[in-house]
Amino acid sequence: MNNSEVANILYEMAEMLEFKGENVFKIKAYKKAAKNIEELEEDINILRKKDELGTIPGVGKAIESKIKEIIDTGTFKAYEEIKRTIPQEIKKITSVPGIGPKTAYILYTELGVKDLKGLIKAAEEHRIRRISGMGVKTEKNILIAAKRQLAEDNMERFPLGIALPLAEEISRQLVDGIYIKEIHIAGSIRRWKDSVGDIDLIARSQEPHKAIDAFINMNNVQQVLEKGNCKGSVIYKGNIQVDIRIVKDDAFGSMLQHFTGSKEHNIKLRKLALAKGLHLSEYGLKNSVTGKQKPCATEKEQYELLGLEFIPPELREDRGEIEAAIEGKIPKLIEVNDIKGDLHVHSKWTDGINTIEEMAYAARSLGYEYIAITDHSVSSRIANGLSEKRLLEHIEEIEKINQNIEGIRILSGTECDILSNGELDYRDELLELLDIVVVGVHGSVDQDKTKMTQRILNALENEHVHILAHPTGRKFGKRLPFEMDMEKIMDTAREYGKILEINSAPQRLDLNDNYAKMARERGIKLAINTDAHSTEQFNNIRYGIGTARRAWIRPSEVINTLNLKEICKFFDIS
Ligand code: DGT
Ligand code: CA
Ligand code: CA
Repeated sequence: MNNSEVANILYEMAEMLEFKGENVFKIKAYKKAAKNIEELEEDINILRKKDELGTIPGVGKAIESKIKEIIDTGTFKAYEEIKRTIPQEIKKITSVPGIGPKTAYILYTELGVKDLKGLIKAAEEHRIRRISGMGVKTEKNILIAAKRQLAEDNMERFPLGIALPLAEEISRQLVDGIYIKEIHIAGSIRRWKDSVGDIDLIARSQEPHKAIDAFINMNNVQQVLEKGNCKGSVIYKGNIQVDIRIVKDDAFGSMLQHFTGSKEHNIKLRKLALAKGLHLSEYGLKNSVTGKQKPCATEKEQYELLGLEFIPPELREDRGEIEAAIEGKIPKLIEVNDIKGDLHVHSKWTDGINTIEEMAYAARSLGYEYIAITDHSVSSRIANGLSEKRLLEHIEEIEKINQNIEGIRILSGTECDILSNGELDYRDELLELLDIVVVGVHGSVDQDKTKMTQRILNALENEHVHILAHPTGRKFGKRLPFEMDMEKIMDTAREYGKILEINSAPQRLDLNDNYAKMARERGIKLAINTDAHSTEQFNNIRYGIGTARRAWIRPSEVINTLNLKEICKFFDIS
């Protein structure tokens, strides 16, 4: 049990006591203990071992013994007992903001409301206003909040590749230079998380009412969930929720920082502020003694006031970034501009839609110095994989184009299937003719862990192989990652000097941030490729870069930041 798990059980206990209308002091005691445990610096298990649980503020003898019970058994007796007497359905209602346990209990006992749909129905039928102490206004607020909660519960998470373009489309629609001067995307999208719950926007405006009106009246809004004075919330086409906060110039940085999150990052930051006698909120930093509020116009300013170096959004996950920022040791992360070429690109020869030349020109216009055309191998039938004969023609064609094109070098490559037994789809003699050999698993994806791991290891041990493409094979909404022993695969990749890919295709993002970090920490080199099947898809590189930045990756750790001369030397290409 970690600190927050222990705290959660105590919070739940307090909540259940509230349902029952128990003694308020008892309830407060549980909440206070829970809060202090949540904000504790030390691991509660260590305090337990040192017999120092009593030193936690708000933990008296009674609660101390309960905490011990929780650490030992994962729960405690009084908690289990009271849990049995409360219908668990009511809890769903308390997830609605504004409905506390006491209200939920009344709604349950008086109206038989036991879930969100029942609650919405009761409000729509005006039954809530008849309960003493509730009134029309409360009923209205409950209806709004309940609808919003229901929408949230029904919402799945969205791939970043869906959410980000929508967020950009909305921002373009809304910025008019008059009422809304600027919009920033915040939340998990700004942190480049691979899947996101919703779209969070921060708009800079001196006229919040007008800005909110524009927001709820924009195109493609399916439902308005909330219209406040300086915040709003809608369901946009595609069933994605969009939250907006409107802020005036002076506190823009504070607001943006707060709603960029993550929650974990913000909690740690708030603790740090407290230690400096400051209270941190979305409105800025407040001096706890003088009560004076200091809004920050930029995030940088706010971090500086906390004694921290600026922290890039991608790092804000409480994975050591605050500690690094205190010491001024935030690394210089890789950027899109560091990329000098793409080592995984398709053409019309297999399943791409553009010719080799078109792909090369598009890459050149992005400032790339090289691309590797890595069309599919013979077994990829659906992808029109190249037979041996066609592969040889492919190599020849690339040679010819290279003689006639300036400003970019086309490397001849393959994306060679790793067959189900681990053999490669082309003979070694053919692989040897290519500049770049990318390998990947495409068929027989349901193998068990032992087989799949061995299959990939076999491929990595081949001396002609350079890069393992999309190592886990996951595709959002389509395919889970393969069963595979990633530790073993990474050990072998390092031993044989093989490169692992961060595939930037938004439906893949593979390696993901965690695995990319794992590779980085083991000193394995990475390639950030787009796997482009059309000229437009080169633009997907930003997703791969976002993922790499979340993995704390520096330019020197990525092979395709090398310039043409360096990369030819690295791969021994003449
Ligand atoms: P998502 O939408 O699930 O992909 O993740 P986020 O990180 O975008 O979360 P969201 O949309 O619920 O809230 C946006 C940011 O607002 C979040 O990253 C941090 C801040 N925030 C929201 N709720 C809390 C909270 O309870 N405490 C703190 N400290 N910050 C919060
Ligand atoms: Ca969000
Ligand atoms: Ca949100």
